[in-house]
Amino acid sequence: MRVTAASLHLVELDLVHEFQTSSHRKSSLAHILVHLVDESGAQGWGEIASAAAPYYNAENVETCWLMARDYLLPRVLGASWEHPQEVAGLWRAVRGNEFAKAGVDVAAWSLWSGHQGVPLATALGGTRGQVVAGVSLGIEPTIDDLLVQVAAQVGHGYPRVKLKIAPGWDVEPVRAVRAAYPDLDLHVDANGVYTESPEHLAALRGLDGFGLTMMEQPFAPRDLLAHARFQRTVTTPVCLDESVETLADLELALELDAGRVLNIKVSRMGGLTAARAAHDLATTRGVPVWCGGMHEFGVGRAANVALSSLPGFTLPSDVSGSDKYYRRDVIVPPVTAERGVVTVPTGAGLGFDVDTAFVAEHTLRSTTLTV
Ligand code: OSB
Ligand code: MG
Repeated sequence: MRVTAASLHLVELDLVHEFQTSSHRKSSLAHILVHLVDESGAQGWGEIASAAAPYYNAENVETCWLMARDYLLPRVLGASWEHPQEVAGLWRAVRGNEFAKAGVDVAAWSLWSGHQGVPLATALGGTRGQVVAGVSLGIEPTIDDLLVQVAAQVGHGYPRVKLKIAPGWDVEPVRAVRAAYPDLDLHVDANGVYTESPEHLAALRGLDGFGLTMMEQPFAPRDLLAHARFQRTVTTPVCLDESVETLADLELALELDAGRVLNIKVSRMGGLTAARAAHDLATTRGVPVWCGGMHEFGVGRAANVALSSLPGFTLPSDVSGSDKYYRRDVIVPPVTAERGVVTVPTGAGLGFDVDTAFVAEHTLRSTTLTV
């Protein structure tokens, strides 16, 4: 294939419910939709799901815009390739910037699978027709507010709930949710905000008795040794998220036993080619994986659903229905979850249509590059 036109659209949508993590609070998100057109007129879509500010990783929406416009798309435009797994090779010289790369990589996979007439999930080697979704709940003003949120999501049938934690919001909220739901598949995510101080370690160890499925990313992204030291002292599996941006990160983490579960994010790994390779490596090493999310709009969500259909994704993924996040999504139909189960689409490519009129209404700015 040969891409001859590429556009970026910065699109803003309001969240249904404000979301607070250990670092910040947000009520709306602006993601960049990537649109590729090849010389035959075939089209593909991807999504750069970077946060507005550099708190999850080093990127933000403006660095992604600049990287995609000035370094990634110029390398893709006019280049000939047979298969989307070659596309990441076009920007091999560009370091880091995984979120920006991921949006362009997904657009190439979507373009190719659509052109071939096969579902994206099949193109990736997916084997499941349905994937199980969990929900991720932010830090709430009070424990009662949190219990209301958990009740709503459990009421919708989601079988797994993850709670964001931070120092001062850890043992007590977990105790309250566990008391109300003794058998719920429950886990916590700290987004790397704990240290190995005695107070922080005591709080984290205090979570070990609640039968959590995992504790996600307690320590800073680069601090694999802290994760390895901590894993030796608790029975709850540690799950890595921010720590794993490359396959080399994953190999090192496995070597150190720094985590026994892996959250694979398409955005964090730089796209579907890398995310699939991480799945293959983790699965070979007996490490269960699940697909994490970044509150994606429908385009990124569709890629997450497709990835989650790979055989190693044995734990519930953060691929809840579009309605958990947005009143209306950028794709038709939206992603839906029935009692926590999302059906993998069987149509070609992403398997959803992008609602370009709705996208245009919510676009803050666009740019188009051609060969
Ligand atoms: O750590 O998984 C995370 C959202 C923004 C930044 C980081 C994370 C998250 C989530 C959202 O947990 C998961 C979802 O998309 O449902
Ligand atoms: Mg996480």
